[in-house]
Amino acid sequence: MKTIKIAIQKSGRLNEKSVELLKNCGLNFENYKSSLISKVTNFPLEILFLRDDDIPEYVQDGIADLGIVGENVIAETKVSTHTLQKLGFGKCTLKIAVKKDELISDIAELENKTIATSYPIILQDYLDKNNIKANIRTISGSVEIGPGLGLSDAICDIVSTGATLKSNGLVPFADVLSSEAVLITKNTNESSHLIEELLQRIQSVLRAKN
Ligand code: PRT
Ligand code: ZN
Repeated sequence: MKTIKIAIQKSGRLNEKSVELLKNCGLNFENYKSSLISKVTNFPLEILFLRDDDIPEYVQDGIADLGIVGENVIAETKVSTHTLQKLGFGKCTLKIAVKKDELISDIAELENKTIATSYPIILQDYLDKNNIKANIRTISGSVEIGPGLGLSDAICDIVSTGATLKSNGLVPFADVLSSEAVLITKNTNESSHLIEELLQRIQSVLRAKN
């Protein structure tokens, strides 16, 4: 019998909610922290545990039939996948922020400034759309310390509660992208019975929550 594969985050902010969603769909599987793949015992499904950044590509290339990942990651990797369902968790916004004494309130004032981010592709798109030329400095983490160290004039990073910005003396002033976790599949017209059935189960779990 055919088996399908779903890729979810191995550890991090989306892992727990992704596992919980699949368990709430009635799927039985072991969730060992050390295993990278887990077989569901009561549905022809295998779960692949991956770094979130790799999920869109695995789905695009058909290595996984489905994936659960943040919309921000999909936008940054520029792969072509199809979103089947928004999942209502992992909500956050990619924002531009500056030091609170900077007094920048209009994005036009970013012209020729240096902006530190882990999302250079999304940020470049945003700047192009707004006709702003700025220098993007790509760093992989701890973006928020940039302005304080004189590394950058502004940052563009994910914000959820805003506590990290605040504790680094930064204030947000422009929203670049809103994001939440989504269920994705390959960008094709063909679907399968198994994908449809799992999607229906996920949708009824989401309906029961609302
Ligand atoms: O190891 P792996 O590559 O899989 O994980 P990761 O470290 O790249 O990602 P992870 O686990 O941090 O986040 C996974 C996804 O959760 C992100 O891609 C977003 O879609 C979503 N998400 C939701 C967030 C946040 N909220 C969030 N607050 N991702 C990151 N943050 C970080 C943000 O970068 C900043 O440093 O939290 C800090 C700000 O949080 P607040 O609450 O202080 O505003
Ligand atoms: Zn990641």
